[in-house]
Amino acid sequence: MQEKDVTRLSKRMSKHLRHDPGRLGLTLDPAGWVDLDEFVRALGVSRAQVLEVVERNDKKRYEVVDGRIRASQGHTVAVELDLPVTEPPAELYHGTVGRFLPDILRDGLRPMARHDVHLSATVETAVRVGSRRGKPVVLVVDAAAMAADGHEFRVSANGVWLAPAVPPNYLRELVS
Ligand code: HQG
Repeated sequence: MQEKDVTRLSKRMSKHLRHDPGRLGLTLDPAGWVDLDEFVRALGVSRAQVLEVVERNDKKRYEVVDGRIRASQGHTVAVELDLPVTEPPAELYHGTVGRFLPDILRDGLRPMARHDVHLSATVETAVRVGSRRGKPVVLVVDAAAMAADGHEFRVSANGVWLAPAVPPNYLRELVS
């Protein structure tokens, strides 16, 4: 497949695996999995095409295990991904934009429509995440202090760190 077709199919897959499975008549199990053959049929594409997207996807957004597929993170539908609580690195990063900063610094990071706040392991990734919305601003999360204070972190199969929320006292703006 051409790159642009991989991206296009990936966007359709994300939409149904994260946000709107019902639109295609699909039901995700409690951990977000759906039978791969059923998914392929519902999308009206070939199994090989779906597997090519799983393989080539730039952020490894999908997992295929035992004939089932799910998105590794990013859901807005209710799922329990069953990821173990994991000790985070000392610092994690969150990419956002300046217009959200006053609210974030007052209320902390909130998951908004998703299940968890998404945190990046590197500044570079956080810059990319923030850039989706405009001029990126990177926040440094004092993950070591949060963990020491009993906050739980999980990491998705594709390396995205997840937390239910980040209170403002663990945040500072990265000044470059
Ligand atoms: C902001 C993409 C106001 C937050 C990315 C973000 C990521 C607040 C937006 C993944 C706030 C939510 C997730 C508060 C947070 N007040 N705004 N208290 N707390 N926000 O899309 O992190 O390509 O749900 O800064 O690469 O941008 O889809 O989260 O700007 O990994 O795989 O509210 O989605 O991955 O936006 O992105 P999102 P996100 P995929």
